[in-house]
Parts: sequence; structure tokens; C-alpha cells
Amino acid sequence: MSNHNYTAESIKTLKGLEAVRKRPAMYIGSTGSTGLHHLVYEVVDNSIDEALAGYCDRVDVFIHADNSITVLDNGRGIPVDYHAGEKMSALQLVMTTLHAGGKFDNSSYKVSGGLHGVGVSCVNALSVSLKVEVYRDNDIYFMEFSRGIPLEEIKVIGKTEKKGTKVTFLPDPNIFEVTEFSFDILSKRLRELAFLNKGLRITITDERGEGKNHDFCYPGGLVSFISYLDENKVPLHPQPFYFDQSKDGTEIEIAMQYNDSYVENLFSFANNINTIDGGTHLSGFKKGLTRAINNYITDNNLLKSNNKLELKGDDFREGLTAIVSVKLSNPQFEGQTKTKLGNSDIMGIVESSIVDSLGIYLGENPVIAKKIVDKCINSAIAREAARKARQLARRKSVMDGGGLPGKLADCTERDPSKCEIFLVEGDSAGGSAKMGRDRTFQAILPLKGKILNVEKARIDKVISHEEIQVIVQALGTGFGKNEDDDGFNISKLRYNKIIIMTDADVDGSHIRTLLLTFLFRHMPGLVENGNVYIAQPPLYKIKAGKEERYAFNDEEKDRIMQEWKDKKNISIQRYKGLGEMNPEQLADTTMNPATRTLLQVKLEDTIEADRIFTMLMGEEVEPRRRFIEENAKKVKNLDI
Ligand code: 0RA
Repeated sequence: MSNHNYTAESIKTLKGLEAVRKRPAMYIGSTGSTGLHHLVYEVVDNSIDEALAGYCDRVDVFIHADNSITVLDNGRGIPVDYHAGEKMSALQLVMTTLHAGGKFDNSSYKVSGGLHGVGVSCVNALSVSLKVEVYRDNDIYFMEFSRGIPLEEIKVIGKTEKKGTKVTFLPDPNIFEVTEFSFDILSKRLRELAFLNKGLRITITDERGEGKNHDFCYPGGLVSFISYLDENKVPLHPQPFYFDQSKDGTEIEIAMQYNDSYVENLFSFANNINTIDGGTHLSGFKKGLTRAINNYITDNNLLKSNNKLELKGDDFREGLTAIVSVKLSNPQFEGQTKTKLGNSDIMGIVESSIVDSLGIYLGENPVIAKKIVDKCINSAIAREAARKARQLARRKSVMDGGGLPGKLADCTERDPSKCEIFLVEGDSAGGSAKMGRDRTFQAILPLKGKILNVEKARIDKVISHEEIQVIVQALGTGFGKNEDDDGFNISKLRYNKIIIMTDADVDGSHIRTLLLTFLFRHMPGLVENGNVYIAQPPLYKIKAGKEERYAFNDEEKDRIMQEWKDKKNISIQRYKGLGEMNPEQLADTTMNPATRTLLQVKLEDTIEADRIFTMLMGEEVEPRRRFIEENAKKVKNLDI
């Protein structure tokens, strides 16, 4: 530092990075785990920009033993020449100025830039140490920074034949609440990036502990992505449909495949960012899909025997997995979380391109086209049946009076934000729960037996299932697509917390999974909004004389046994069912907010969640068998 010359410019850049350190969340979203991992994406995005510009085909990421990260690419290398206007090297400028990247490179469009797109200088500002090596013109250039401040001027430290950039950084523990990287989180995003940028090889190596390594490279791009998403599904046609187009600096890529399930699975990306709230590219895709298939049906007169049937948008997407990825030079992201694409011209471009290309594909593949059209027609028939079943259910509930199910023990509070409902396995536990609850704000809905596995059932069957009707009535939200007359509406939810309470045995797990499958597939809004919880009843009661303790897992039981090792007459009761507890015990251990533990169900990764539900609950037996074989060793308490 002592021999470093401060210029007016370097002071200016310092001010910029100071702002990042003062308000890190404004730049990287959070200072928790999400923000920490975002640092890696921010550096990787620069490498991917090099790949998109055609100069880089490999990115290697390392998690070192001390939780520092290295990102190495074989791109052009960050420019190193002296920048007269700014009175410092280009490298220093890139590393210390917010949004410096574009200054050098107007010709190639920057597309990545991450969700926050703040650049590598933010990573620098938020790292205790950042070292960068640039391989350019046969020299190795080096600079080191601490909290964004250069430790010395740029220097050449050796010769090389390589080209590229290597950035190694250690996140600042004064900024981040968490400083441990998750291999799984990084690996998932890097895999996604490899799918989205076909042919780019991305590796990740974990040097901590036993060490781990993944190597991703997909020459098939989105087609490989579809195969990954639908690994556990039965496809309707062997190869995904694929289309790409590059015009006026805008690139559109679409891959889709129908499978024999009833689940619609659409993913959209803009500049490699998962636009979870969709936007113009996704709307354009949906419109184009509807038009293309409708054109085919009309041209081939395929609705003749069913001419009263009206196909709706949803009908064209039943059992469809599709990915829409666009790359454009001026993305406009909208919405609170900036995950919705707003560029209006994209809608028409995507729509017309899919109408044309899918139209040609259907024309050239009549056997596949017939399967797809049949699937759409069957969906419309089922939707019509579902509408009738729903009307019937509504009429029945009106005749029952009030519209609330008879077996619901409702609470007296009317403000939903204060209310909770327990979905309880079995009448006997339901009875204890009713006696143990605080009736002012806790409602109890006992469920008999196992609800329908909705993963294998079409909407008409789901709607006709009695236990599901009872749940839907109690929750008050309605269910299904919003565009239907009586679709899911979260503002009508009658309870802020929906608590699944099942026995701690195999049947209980099954019932919980069935309930979660229903909620995830048909009321995903509740999961996204954090309304769904799992009750944690104790596994053991440990008694010594008059003293009683509860243990919620084996470790806790062992700890209590250790503490009590000098006591006499210790007895352990393993609770198999909620019904074995009396109402006060159930209330104390599992229901009373002051003493209970609840697990909140969160949806962090929609892609992984879909794969798991399909694998556990879907038609294909083989993937489930593989999963059971791989995981059987981990099972501790299996009571058969
Ligand atoms: C500015 C301009 C150019 C490349 C880069 C930055 C660049 C940054 C990073 C960060 C990690 N890897 C990177 N690779 C490249 C263009 C360079 C030129 O025109 O030669």
C-alpha cells in the first residue's frame, strides 16, 4: 500500500467499492448463503460472456480447503494495458470499477451479467483477498487486492503459452453471515449453465474433505437439458423437438418434449437467468404453441367427431416439458425479484418462430403429431369432466350447508393470518388433536387413509377424490389453473399455516408425501408462499420414575440416556403413532407454538423438486427402485 500512487481516479473507484461494502445486499441480493454463492456466479458470468463471444470453451471452478474459490477460464484474458484516460491498468479498472466491463468491449454484446449484473468488482470489494492472473500475449500478469484495494501495481510474474483469466477470492467474513460454500448449490447452477451454453465445458472441484468433482459438457444443449428433466418420465416421442434462431443479435432456443404425465413443466431463461416469473419470451412460446397445434388440427380436420370440444391453452401443455432460452443485448427485467422478461418485441419473435418451425415439424412427423393432438384432445375432455365434477362438488357442499366439510373442527378466529390448520392422519389422532388444540386459532382436519396419488391422476380424477375435495373446501382457495372459472386463489386461504401431522412410521411418511405431492402439483402457490409446514412429533418418550423427557431423534435420545445413565428404572417408549400420546402430550410436544418445532416446506429448486416428485410418485418404477437401492443404507427406523 505504501508505494501505491493514489490518483484522483483510484480514489473515485475506491468510493464506488465502499458503497458496495456499505450496502452489499443492494448489489448481490443478500449477505446470506444466496449472496455468497452469487459471488461465484458473478465471476463465472464473465467467463461465459467470453464463451458467448466465441473466445472461451472451458471454465473450471475450485472450492479450496479454506472456502476460497478459483474460477479459471481460457478466454482472451482481462485486458492489461495502461488506460491513459483513467490513469491505471485496464485490469485494475475492471477489478475496481462498477460496470467496467462494457467500456472495453462494445462490439460483442454482454449477455450474462448475472441476476444483479454487478460484475467482478463487487466480488473484489466483498473479498478479504482477491488474486487475479491474466494469461495474455505469452505473459502472466498478476494483481492482488484486499477488500477491493490494490495491494500493489500490476506486474508480470512469468511466461505462459496459455490464454485466459484466473480469479481466486476469499469472501469477507465481516460481510457474510455464511462463508461456507455448498458444492451442491454451485454444481446445480453450473450444470444449468452448461445446458444453456451448448458445448461449453464447465468443471467444479471440491478440495475440501474427501473431495468431489463434476464435469459438465453438453453438445446437445437444451435437448440434453430436456432429457435430464424428463429422465424419470415416459416420453411420447423419442427425440425432443428443437429449434434455434439467431437474428439481429437476438438468439432464441427452444426444446420441448411431451411425456405421458399430466404435468406441465415450462422453464424459461433470458441471458442464462432463470426467469421464474416468465415474461414475454414465455408468453410468446405459449401463444405460438397453441397456434401451431391448432393450425395442424384445422388443416387436417382432426376435431370432426368432437366438434363441440374447445381446446384451451392448458390443453396444449399437459405432459409437456419445454425450455425457452433467449439471449439478447438489452434485457429488461421486471417484477420485484427481476425475474420476468419485459422486452415486448420478443413476444412476437418467439411466437412466429415457433408457429413456423413447429408447424413444419408436425407436418413432417404425422405419427408424432397424432399422438400430441390426441393428448391435447384428451386433456380438453378431462378438463370438461373436471368442470362438471367441480360443479357437482360445489352443489353438494352448498346442500351440506356453509361449504365447510363436516369433519373439520374449525377455529373461532376469523383472521386467516392468525389461523392454522392441522391435516391429521387418522380419526384417533384427529380426536386427540381436537382435544389438545387451542380452539381459538387451531383447526383440525382428520384425514382417513391415503389420499390419491395425483402424480398418476388426471385433473378430473383429482377433483372427484373425496379427501382432496375436503382439503380444498377447508383451505378455501379453490384449486387448479387461474384461467378456469374457479381456479386457485391464495387470497382466499383461510389459514396462514397448513400443518401436515402424520405418524412417525412408514405409512405416515407415505401420507405426508401424498399430501405434499398434491400441494406441490396443484397448489404450488402455497409452497412458494411458505404456508406449508410439517409437524415434528417426538420419536421417543424416556421415563425415569416420575421424570419424563421427549426425544425428537436418535441423537437426542442417546444424549438423554447419557445424561441419565446413573438413574434407575429408565424406560423408553418409541412412539409409532400420534394416537399413542394423550391430548396434553400431543399439544405440548407437537402443537403448542411455545413448545413445538415445525419444519417449513420451501421450494428452492423447482427443477430438482420436479425430478424428485416424478421419481417418487410417477409411473416409472425403475428410477424409484434405483433411488431406493441407493438410499436404503441411510434408513434408520423402518418399522414393518
Ligand atoms: C473486459 C474486456 C474483455 C474481456 C474481459 C473484460 C474479461 C473479463 C473476465 C473475467 C473473468 N474472465 C474474463 N475474461 C475476459 C475483452 C478483451 C479483449 O478485447 O481482448
